[in-house]
Amino acid sequence: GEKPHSLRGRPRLKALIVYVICTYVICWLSKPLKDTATSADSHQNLRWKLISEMKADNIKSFLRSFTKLPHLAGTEQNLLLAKKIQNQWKKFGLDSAELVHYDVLLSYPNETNANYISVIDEQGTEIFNTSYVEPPPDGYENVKNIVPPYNAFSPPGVPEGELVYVNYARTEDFFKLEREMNINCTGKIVIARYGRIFRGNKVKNAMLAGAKGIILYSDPADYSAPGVQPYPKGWNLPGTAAQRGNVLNLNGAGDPLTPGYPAKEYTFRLDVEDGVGIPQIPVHPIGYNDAEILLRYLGGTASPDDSWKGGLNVSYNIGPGFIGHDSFRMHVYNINKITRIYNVIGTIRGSVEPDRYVILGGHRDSWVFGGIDPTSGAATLQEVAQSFGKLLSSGWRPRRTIIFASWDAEEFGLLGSTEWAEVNKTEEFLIEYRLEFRLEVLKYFMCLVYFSGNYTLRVDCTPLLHQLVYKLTKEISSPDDGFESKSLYESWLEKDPSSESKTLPRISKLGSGSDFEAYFQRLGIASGRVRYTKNKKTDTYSSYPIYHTIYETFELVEKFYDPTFKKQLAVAQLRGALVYELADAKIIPFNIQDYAKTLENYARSIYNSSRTHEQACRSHGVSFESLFSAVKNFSEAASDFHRRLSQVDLNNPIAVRIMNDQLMFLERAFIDPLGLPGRPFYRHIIFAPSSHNKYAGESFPGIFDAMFDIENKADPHSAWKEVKKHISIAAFTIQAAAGTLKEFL
Ligand SMILES: *[C@@H]1O[C@H](CO)[C@@H](O)[C@H](O)[C@H]1NC(C)=O
Ligand SMILES: *[C@@H]1O[C@H](CO)[C@@H](O)[C@H](O)[C@H]1NC(C)=O
Ligand SMILES: *[C@@H]1O[C@H](CO)[C@@H](O)[C@H](O)[C@H]1NC(C)=O
Ligand SMILES: *[C@@H]1O[C@H](CO)[C@@H](O)[C@H](O)[C@H]1NC(C)=O
Ligand SMILES: *[C@@H]1O[C@H](CO)[C@@H](O)[C@H](O)[C@H]1NC(C)=O
Ligand SMILES: *[C@@H]1O[C@H](CO)[C@@H](O)[C@H](O)[C@H]1NC(C)=O
Ligand SMILES: *[C@@H]1O[C@H](CO)[C@@H](O)[C@H](O)[C@H]1NC(C)=O
Ligand SMILES: CC(=O)N[C@H]1CO[C@H](CO)[C@@H](O)[C@@H]1O
Ligand SMILES: [Zn+2]
Repeated sequence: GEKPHSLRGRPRLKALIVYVICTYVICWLSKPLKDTATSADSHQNLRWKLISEMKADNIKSFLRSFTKLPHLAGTEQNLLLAKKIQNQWKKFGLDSAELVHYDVLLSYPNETNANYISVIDEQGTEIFNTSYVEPPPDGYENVKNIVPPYNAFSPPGVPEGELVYVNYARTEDFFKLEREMNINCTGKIVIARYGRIFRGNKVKNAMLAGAKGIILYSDPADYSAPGVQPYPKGWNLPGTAAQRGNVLNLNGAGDPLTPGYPAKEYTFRLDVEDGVGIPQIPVHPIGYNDAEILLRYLGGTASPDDSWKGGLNVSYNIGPGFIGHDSFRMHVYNINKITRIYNVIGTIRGSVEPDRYVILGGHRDSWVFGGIDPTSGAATLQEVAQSFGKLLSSGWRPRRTIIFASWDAEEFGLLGSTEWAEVNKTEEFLIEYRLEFRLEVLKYFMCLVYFSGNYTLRVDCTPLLHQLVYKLTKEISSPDDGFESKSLYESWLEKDPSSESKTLPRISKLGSGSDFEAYFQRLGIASGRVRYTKNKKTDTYSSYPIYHTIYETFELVEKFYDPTFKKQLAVAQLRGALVYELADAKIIPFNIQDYAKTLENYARSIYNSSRTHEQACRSHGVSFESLFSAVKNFSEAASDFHRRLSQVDLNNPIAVRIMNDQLMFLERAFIDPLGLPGRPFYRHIIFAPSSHNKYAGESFPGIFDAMFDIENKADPHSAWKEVKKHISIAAFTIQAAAGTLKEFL
């Protein structure tokens, strides 16, 4: 009786009830009722077994084998890697492993017409051209199909004109230029350094400022650590390297031509000109050797202060204007192409609640070799899947269904994961639709390692998971030097204590920049991510220096980041243990009281930031009282819920299911179907990617954005009305979430 029959076609509500009861009765009768202590012991023993099955050497050989060739989305080579992963998953013993495809808009350089930037003299002669390619690293000279540095989805164009240096092209940088320095970027080409914020936000800001093109470059001040050599001698960025990356402002839409719907063969597509988030001005990335030459030409205004100066031997003048009579020309010839992409989806069917899902996913596509991004993640995903396979072969089966996902086209705007979420959506449809897809996703955990360093663990997740993460990190050995025989929790706490409480390690809020986005920000599925990172206090460089360049190889990871592969092992163990607990614990291990505490902190902090306008708040009748009242009600409901949870009869499957559904649906309760202003696919009222930097998370984003820069709004009265509206939306949503925790009568 272990294998529940699957529901096919379009079941009615009655069928569901029968089905659920059958499942339970069968399990109940076929399994002798064990006393709870024994079954808890064996649950824990199996978790330890899962953790100890994982081996650093296996992760190393997956990484070696997956990084020999480039795996750009939409290429034959990336399809072959998908098939290889699919076959390995079948070999590991997963119940199924399938390729799921979509036809999405991608963007590539023109192979016979290279992108570059030139300096032109009075006669129009191009007297200097930036380089077309990066010199390949040793051992990779004969590899074909290496895409040169470019910014995906930049439109083609050959703009020409004066140059203006705009620092990081952040909102505050343009404020400085326009409001304090009176520099008008309209009709100019701007040059910005990479770092601090998502590159798509830079391009959007440049467009809003009226620029007709934007050049992005990596400054040594942001992409070199002091005392470290450039690759291959060290892990710093060489001057010949340039960061690739997409420059879309999708705000969660997925494929730019099919927002909201999966990009299937028959799906209606927008024209490319109307595509979501595609910039209207050419964009191109260069390395710092080339940037130094361009920046030398800049005259005009001097930079406002040292925070605008990078590490090159130039004065960092702002322009516009230049020394001599030269001008600048960008050559961008990118081509947009609807292209087939492939996710690999593997499943382990749940034995008791097969219609409850836990997803562990990460992307597979890379700009070039993808040594760190994404393959260190893909290699750990492989080892986690292999270890679950070993547990399965010993006769174990999780209570709930586990889904492994190897996403495609993350680098082009999180496309594979978002399209899959669009097909398998859980919200806003008739119950029949939901049953048809049967995807009640409990939890999405993503799996991109992203070593931004080798210093400490970093976790970003929903507050529901804090306690579980603390508990599991205490069971895993620390991979850090000097922490032999200590736990991962101990090294993490010592190296990165939280700012609120020195007795707990730091856990950050979720922003975006990776594949959990559609699941958390759009659908309200509890999510998290786990990785190893640098020391934030001392390492001030952006992400990691070699990010998205040809030099991100297997050797980079092996020589400089994780020679023993122990850090990747610890990360794999934590991911595996989290999935195991979420999929197998009888009661879903979420803690709602931590959500309540988090809401209290956020409410206090948004109220606090409004106090700079205390006078205006009062005169416009802005009050945060309803928000505080809702948070208080939520805290009480959370305590009450946990009190009931501690008394639930664990042998009553219906009682357990009711409590679990309340736990599972709590994150969904923070979703507003109407979405945030101008961002219909970001619908979580508590968290969103910042409007000024997609990588960062913002709390109470609706209120925050309404208050941002309020003194500069043309009509302060209507601006304050907008603030009031968003306070009420937040209060209502939290109150409604509290309502979902009540006991049903
Ligand atoms: C690529 O560039 C070549 C040479 O300029 C041109 O003939 C060709 O049409 C371009 N390809 C596309 C698809 O635009
Ligand atoms: C830059 O490239 C253009 C087009 O290929 C070429 O005409 C020009 O001579 C090049 N300039 C230099 C300095 O190499
Ligand atoms: C910037 O220049 C453009 C065109 O030269 C002009 O239309 C615009 O009003 C200027 N903006 C400001 C703020 O001066
Ligand atoms: C910086 O550039 C100037 C001229 O542009 C040159 O004279 C000087 O030697 C350079 N300094 C270094 C440290 O390279
Ligand atoms: C790895 O850790 C060592 C020891 O702390 C440090 O010296 C080195 O810079 C780190 N490597 C990277 C890539 O951060
Ligand atoms: C409140 O805001 C002020 C500055 O606006 C800041 O210094 C203070 O730390 C904040 N307090 C809290 C509790 O966030
Ligand atoms: C919080 O609960 C109290 C008591 O039930 C109620 O009067 C109040 O309206 C609630 N707050 C909100 C924002 O709904
Ligand atoms: C078209 C599509 O992506 N559908 C997927 C929805 O989820 C189920 C359950 O894993 C998959 O089997 C489908 O392929
Ligand atoms: Zn990436």
